[in-house]
Amino acid sequence: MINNKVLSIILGGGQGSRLYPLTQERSKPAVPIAGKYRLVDIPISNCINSDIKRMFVLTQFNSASLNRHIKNTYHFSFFSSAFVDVLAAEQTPSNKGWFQGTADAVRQSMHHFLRHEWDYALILSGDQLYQMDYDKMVKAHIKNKAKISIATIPVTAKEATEFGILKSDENNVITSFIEKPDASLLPDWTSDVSDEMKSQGRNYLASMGIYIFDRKLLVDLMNNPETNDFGKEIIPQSIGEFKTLSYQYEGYWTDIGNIDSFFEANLGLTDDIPKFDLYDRSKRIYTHARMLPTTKVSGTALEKTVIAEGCIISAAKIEKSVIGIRSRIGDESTVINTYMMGCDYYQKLDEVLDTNIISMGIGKRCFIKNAIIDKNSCIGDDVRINGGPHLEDTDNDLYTVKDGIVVIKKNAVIPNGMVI
Ligand code: ADQ
Ligand code: ADP
Repeated sequence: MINNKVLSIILGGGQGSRLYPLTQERSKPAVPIAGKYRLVDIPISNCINSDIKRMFVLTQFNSASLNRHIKNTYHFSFFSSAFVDVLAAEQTPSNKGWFQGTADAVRQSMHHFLRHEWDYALILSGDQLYQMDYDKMVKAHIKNKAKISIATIPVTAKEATEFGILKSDENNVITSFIEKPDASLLPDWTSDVSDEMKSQGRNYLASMGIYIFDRKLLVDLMNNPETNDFGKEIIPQSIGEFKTLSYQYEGYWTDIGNIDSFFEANLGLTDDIPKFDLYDRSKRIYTHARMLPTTKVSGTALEKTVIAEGCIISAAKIEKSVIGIRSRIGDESTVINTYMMGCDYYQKLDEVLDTNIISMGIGKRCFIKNAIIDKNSCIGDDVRINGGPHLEDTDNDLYTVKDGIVVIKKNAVIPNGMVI
């Protein structure tokens, strides 16, 4: 079994400032997506589906919700060697600070990895939405006797400036690499891609930030304390030095590193045929099994909406929205283009019925559009939230506006009648 030789290292996130305020109280891997999952479930599930069952999640700070989620979700058999371990940046006598970058995160955790037997390290990003069989990539790496493999995907010129861009020869060996090139440099960086990719204007080959390293090489590279980042230093310095293979992937893959792309990725699940397929048994996405009751809906016109378990909904209309676990939405409310994450627990019925208390969820006669509503927030009656490009970026105790998207903060209480 090849995959017994693979150890997976999931880069769970730096400060997570691009996903603020969702990362205000939790580490990035713990951010809830698609109504019932967490970001970290994506790479973990891809590993499980690829039969890679030993995983470390590296995170900049330890959050209770991440540890609870991992502990409650990933139970492996007593007889299995499988595990998912969270490693948070820690102060040691030789290191006073946080991880200085992706390679520094791996370097500082190396002593944990070296306790295990493995020949190949599979290094993954924690903030991408995709379903990929890493097994094929591992096999290509071994067959081609590569020292490093990088998963790559064709992208457009507009996207190319945000990624590592590379060129490879006829054997898929990478010959040059540039991290996040300036637009003026792009004409020199086109690749020979398939006709289908060409027809979509995807002429540049981007690194997906998914790497395989041979064990010995990774150990050697990590001994150089000067390098802190894979994309900026390790990868560009390795091209031409060590055989580095491009493993091209053409399925759905999206980076969800900022509020805008996070919002789009979630709402994309409401498409008739979503690009990210949660309904394929062979590519199952795992998460905490919660044993919630069924969702109850009454008098609501639903259009292109996905609703997780345990919700109680009597809104007038919900359109193009993702409604997370245990959400309550009151009478005559309208919710459009919104990702509501749901709640961690149910309030007691007497609290819900008490008209002096603003309950968790959305109250009566609200209008909510272009918003992300973080967990456990309480939105009163007659609230109007109308996100869009007309709103300026702002941040206060209750909400943030970023690129026209209103993000209601976790546990926020939005008073009756408030207008945003
Ligand atoms: P970026 O995504 O910009 O580019 P980076 O910010 O280094 O690179 O993040 C890579 C992954 O590591 C992300 O999941 C991030 O959350 C995580 N991460 C960042 N800093 C970390 C830290 N200190 N500790 C733990 N995890 C951390 C990279 C490559 C590009 C490539 C894109 C593809 O550098 O070449 O094109 O990924 O998305
Ligand atoms: P899930 O996987 O269902 O999202 P989490 O692991 O995030 O659940 O747990 C939800 C958290 O909310 C749990 O720690 C649970 O103990 C907590 N919780 C449950 N009931 C309450 C309550 N009444 N007040 C505050 N927290 C609660």
